[in-house]
Amino acid sequence: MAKQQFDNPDLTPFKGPAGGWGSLRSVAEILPRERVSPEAVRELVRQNKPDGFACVSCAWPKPADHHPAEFCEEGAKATAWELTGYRTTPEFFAKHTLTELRSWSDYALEQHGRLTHPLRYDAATDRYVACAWDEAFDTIAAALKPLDPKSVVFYASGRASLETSYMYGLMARMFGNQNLPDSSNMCHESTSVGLKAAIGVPVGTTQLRDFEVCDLVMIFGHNIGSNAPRMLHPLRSARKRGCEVIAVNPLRERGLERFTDPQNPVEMTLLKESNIATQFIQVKAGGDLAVMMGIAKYLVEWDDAALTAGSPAVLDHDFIAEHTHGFDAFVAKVRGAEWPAIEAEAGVPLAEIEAAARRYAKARAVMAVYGMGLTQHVKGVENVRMLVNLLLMRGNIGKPGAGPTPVRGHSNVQGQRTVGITEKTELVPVAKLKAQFGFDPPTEKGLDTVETCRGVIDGSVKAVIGLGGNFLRAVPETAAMEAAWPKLDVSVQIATKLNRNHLFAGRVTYLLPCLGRIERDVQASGEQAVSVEDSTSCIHGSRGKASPASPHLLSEPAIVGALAKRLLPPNPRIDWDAWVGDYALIRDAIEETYPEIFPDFNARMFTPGGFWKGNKAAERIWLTKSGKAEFLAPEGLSATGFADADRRFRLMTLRSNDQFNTTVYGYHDRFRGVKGTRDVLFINRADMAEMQLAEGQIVALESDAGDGVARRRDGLIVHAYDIPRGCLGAYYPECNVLMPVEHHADESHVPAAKSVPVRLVA
Ligand SMILES: Nc1nc2c(c(=O)[nH]1)N[C@H]1C(S)=C(S)[C@@H](COP(=O)(O)OP(=O)(O)OC[C@H]3O[C@@H](n4cnc5c(=O)[nH]c(N)nc54)[C@H](O)[C@@H]3O)O[C@H]1N2
Ligand SMILES: Nc1nc2c(c(=O)[nH]1)N[C@H]1C(S)=C(S)[C@@H](COP(=O)(O)OP(=O)(O)OC[C@H]3O[C@@H](n4cnc5c(=O)[nH]c(N)nc54)[C@H](O)[C@@H]3O)O[C@H]1N2
Ligand SMILES: [Mo]
Repeated sequence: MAKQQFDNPDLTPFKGPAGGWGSLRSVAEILPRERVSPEAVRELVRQNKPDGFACVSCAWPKPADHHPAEFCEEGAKATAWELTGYRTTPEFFAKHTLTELRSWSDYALEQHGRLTHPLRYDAATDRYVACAWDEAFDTIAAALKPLDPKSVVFYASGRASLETSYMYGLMARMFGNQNLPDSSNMCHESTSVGLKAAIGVPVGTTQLRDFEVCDLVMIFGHNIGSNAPRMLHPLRSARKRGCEVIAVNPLRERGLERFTDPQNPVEMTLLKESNIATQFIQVKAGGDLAVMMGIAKYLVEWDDAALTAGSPAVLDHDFIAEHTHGFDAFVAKVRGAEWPAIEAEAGVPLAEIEAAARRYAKARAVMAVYGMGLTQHVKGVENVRMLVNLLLMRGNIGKPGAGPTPVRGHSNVQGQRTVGITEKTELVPVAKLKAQFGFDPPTEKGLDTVETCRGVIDGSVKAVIGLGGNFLRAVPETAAMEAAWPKLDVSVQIATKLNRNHLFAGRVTYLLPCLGRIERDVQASGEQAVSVEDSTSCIHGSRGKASPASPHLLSEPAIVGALAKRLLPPNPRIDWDAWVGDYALIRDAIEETYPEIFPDFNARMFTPGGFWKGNKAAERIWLTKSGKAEFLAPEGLSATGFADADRRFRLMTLRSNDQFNTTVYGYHDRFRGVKGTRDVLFINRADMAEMQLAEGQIVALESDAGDGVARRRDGLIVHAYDIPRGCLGAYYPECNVLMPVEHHADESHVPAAKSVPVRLVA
C-alpha cells in the first residue's frame, strides 16, 4: 500500500466555516483514498436511518425525521475507514516483525486495512501467524483459567453493541471479577459520578426535542464541529429561532463559531453561513469553575438586589425550596468567592462573565452542553457539579428545553454502562443476575482504567482482554505501560484493524479480527441486528449490510460467546451458542435483567428516533440520598489540581478534525489550519516571545508533575495560535507519554488530559 507522505507541513489559518465545501471535499478525498467500493458508498446513505446502521463514530442522537443523508464528514470518514478496500493479511505479518512495526505511525498501521484472519503471536519469530479460531479460544481459555480472577482485566471500547457488552460483562462476572474498565473511564466518568451525586442519574436529562424550545445553550469544552458535527443542525435551527449560544473554550473552535450545512444546496451555493455562538468566552484551560462561579455570584448579587427592591427574583426560589438540598451552604461559598480570584483563574475580563450571567438570567430554558474540556481535569467531577449548580439556581432541570447535556464519545459508551460494563457494584442488578443465571456475582469493586494501568505497571494485572480500542495508546504514562505490557501472561485483542496496542505481546498473545457494525452479520437464525444507546438515552437498532471484509471474521458476540463457553463451567441457564445463533435471545435476557429499561426490546429496537429509556431527574424525581437535587460547591476555583509556577504550562491534549480517538485518518486539522502534520504545539504569541521561540522552531515538552519521573515528547513544531497565555495545545495520543497515571480526576479517575503540567524545552 502506498503510504501517504507528510513532509510539507502547512500551518495557515483556516478562514471557512465548519461544514461547507471543505467538508464535502474531505469526504470526497477519503473515499477513493481508502479504495471504498461503490457498494460501500451506498451504505453511507443508510447511516443513522431507522432501518440503517448506527454510525460507528459519535454518540449524537439519530433523529426520527432524518435528513436524506443523515451523516456528517466524520461519520463518512468512519464508514470509509471500516469499509476500506485495503487488507492486513497473514502475508503482511510474514514480512514484518512486531519490533519493526513498532516504528510505524498510528496512521500507517491502521491505514494498512482490515485484519482478515485470527492471529497468534509467535515469540520465536517475533511475528503474528494465522491460526484456527478453535485453537485461539482453547489456548486463551486454558491460559486464563489458572489465573486469579482478580488479576484478569476485561477492557471494552464504547463501540461494542448492547448485545456484545451484556455478554462480555456477564462473562467477566461469572469468571469472578468485575474488572470491566471501558473507554468511559477516560471520558465521561466524571459525568457519571458528578451527575449521579447531584441529580441521582448518571446521564444527561435532555433529548433532541429540547433544542426546539430552549432559549440559551451553553457549550463548555466540546468541539462540536469535529466531534459531534450532526449537533450543528439542531444548534443552527435553534439559533434561527433566536436562541442564544454561549461557548466557553480556550480555543475558538470553528464549529462553535460558524457553520454551513453541507447537505443544504442553497446554503452551499450562496456560501451562506450560520453564526453559532452569540458569545464566546476564551477561558484558560481549567478555568471553567471560575467562570461558573462568577456567573453564580452575579446571579446571587442580582437576586439580593431584586429582593431588596421588591422586584422579581433572579433565582427560582420555589424550585430551590421544593427540589433542592444544600443551597445555603452553596450560596455561602459563592458569596465568599472573591472577584479578583475569579477573574484571574478564568483568564477573561469580569465583563464577559457578567454578560454571560445576564444572558443566563434572562433565559427561560437553558441547556448545558459539555465535553472533555470539563471532564478531563483533576477537578472534572467538580466541574460537572458546578454546572449542575448553575442549572439548579434557575430551575433548569426537568423542564422542556433545559438540562445537562453531556456529549458522549463512542456510539455506545453510555449503553455499555446501562447493560453492566462497569467496575462498580452499585450499578449492577446483582440479585437479578443471581436469580436469572444462578451464580453469585462478585461484589468487590473491580479495576477501572487508572487502576488497570497501575496493575499492569506493578505486575498485579496478569491478563488483559481488549474488546476493541487501543488501550495502550489511549491511556496515560504510555512509556511505562509499553515497557510493562510484555510481563502479561495473556494479552488478547479483539479488533478490526492493527493498532499499536497489538504490537506489544504478553506470554500468550492473540489478535482476533471481528466484523464491524456496518457489515452483514449472518448467524444460525439468519441476518442479525444489534443495538446501541445514544447520548440522550435513546436506544436504536442497527443492521449492517455491507459485505464482510474477510470470510474468516467472526462477530463480536460470536467471539465473546465462544470464549465464554470454554472459559466458564457449563451453566444450564445460559446457552452461549443459542445466543450467538440469534441475538434476539440476548435481547430477551437483557430485558429480563433490566425490565424497566428494555420492555419489548426486540419489538421496539427499530423505533424511528430510538426508544427512550427514561430518566427520573428529567421528571424531577431525585434518586439522591436526600431525595432532592444537590447543590455541591467546589472547593477552589481551578480545575487543574496543581499549583501555577513560573514556566509551568497547562497542556491540553486535543483531537484533530482528521482522527477518531487513536485512529488517525489523516494529517490535516482543517478547522485549526493545520495541514500535513500532527507534531504541532499551539502556543500564545506572547508566551513565544517570552520564551524567545520562533514560529516553526522544533521544541520538546517535559513533564512537570513534580513526581520525579522523566517524561518527554520531542519534535513539536512551535505554532503561534489564539490560545490563552500559559496554556499549550498538542495532539492526543502522541502526547500521552507526558501524562502521569496519577494525574486524574479526583473521584472519577478520568485521566486529566486537558491540563497536563509541562515545561517547554527549546
Ligand atoms: N471525529 C471524531 N469524533 C469523535 C471523536 C474523535 O476522536 N473524532 N471522539 C469521540 C469521543 S470518544 C469523545 S469522548 C468525544 C470527544 O469530543 P470533545 O468533548 O469535543 O473532546 P476533545 O476534542 O478532546 O476536546 C474538547 C474541547 O475542549 C476544549 N478544552 C480543553 N480544555 C478545556 C478547558 O479547560 N475548559 C474548556 N471549557 N474547554 C477546554 C478544547 O479546546 C476542545 O475544543 O468525541 C467523540 N467523537
Ligand atoms: N491524552 C488524551 N488521551 C485520551 C483522550 C484525550 O482527549 N486526551 N481521550 C480519551 C477518550 S475520551 C477515549 S474514549 C479513549 C479512546 O481511545 P481508543 O481506545 O483509541 O478508542 P477506540 O476508538 O475505541 O479505538 C480504536 C481501535 O478500535 C478498534 N476497532 C474499531 N472498530 C471496532 C469494532 O467494531 N470492533 C472492535 N472490536 N474493535 C474495533 C480498531 O482496531 C481501532 O484501532 O482515549 C482516551 N485518551
Ligand atoms: Mo471518549
